[in-house]
Amino acid sequence: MHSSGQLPVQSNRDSRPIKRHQTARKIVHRVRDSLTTRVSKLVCAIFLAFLLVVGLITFVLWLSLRPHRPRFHIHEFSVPEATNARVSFNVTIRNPNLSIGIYYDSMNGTVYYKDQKFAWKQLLFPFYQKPKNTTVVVDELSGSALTVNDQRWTELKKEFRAAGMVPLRLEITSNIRFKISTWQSKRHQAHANCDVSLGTDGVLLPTYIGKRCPVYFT
Ligand SMILES: *[C@@H]1O[C@H](CO)[C@@H](O)[C@H](O)[C@H]1NC(C)=O
Ligand SMILES: *[C@@H]1O[C@H](CO)[C@@H](O)[C@H](O)[C@H]1NC(C)=O
Ligand SMILES: *[C@@H]1O[C@H](CO)[C@@H](O)[C@H](O)[C@H]1NC(C)=O
Ligand SMILES: CC(=O)N[C@H]1CO[C@H](CO)[C@@H](O)[C@@H]1O
Repeated sequence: MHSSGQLPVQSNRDSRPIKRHQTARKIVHRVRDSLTTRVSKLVCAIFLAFLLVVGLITFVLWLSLRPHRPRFHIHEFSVPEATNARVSFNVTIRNPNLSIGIYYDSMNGTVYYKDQKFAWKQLLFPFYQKPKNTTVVVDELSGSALTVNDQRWTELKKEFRAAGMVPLRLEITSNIRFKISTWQSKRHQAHANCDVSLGTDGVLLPTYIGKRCPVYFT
């Protein structure tokens, strides 16, 4: 038992220094390896975190800097029973942005009945709208703004009042530029479409008052 047990111990003893040496080297190697992987992992993590932070900042900047389109609301629209043919309306335009101004270089108002254009006019002069400002556009289309003759107008006026829910549409087209500090965007054409219906009195039905007009760009 003793001798048989001693032999392996002795042989163990002989190889121990080498083994120890090897193990120590291995350990050093492993430590070095794990150190380099750790360092590279750390560098990777730092880099990823940096990317994430940059991405977040960009996203937040984009969220807060991207221009919001102006908001159009219709408040009044009427075809009065008067001797002279006319259509009058009141639309408000709001610039919802905190620090973006809007230049309106030109603006046209067109009225459609069953998608047929019957009145058209250039609105306002070019103007600049400050951030968070609301511009009221009150105007009327009469005389040369109406593209129908007197006879047709008389018919139309009757039709507008007869059924109640007559499909009329006021389209306001504007060429706009956004202004952020000293930078100006290129020109965009914004189309706001206000659907309206008149009552028998020729005035905008209450359900349409204050309604938002969808806007699209071309
Ligand atoms: C146009 O409508 C707005 C919003 O309701 C109102 O404040 C303004 O007084 C109206 N303007 C005219 C001239 O009716
Ligand atoms: C919008 O701007 C005009 C002209 O700069 C100013 O007179 C008006 O008070 C402003 N309106 C609002 C609601 O800030
Ligand atoms: C308004 O109409 C005039 C004349 O047809 C045109 O020159 C101008 O480009 C139009 N503006 C918009 C914004 O549609
Ligand atoms: C730059 C700027 O003013 N952006 C604003 C545009 O409008 C929206 C809505 O009011 C704001 O959230 C933005 O900060």
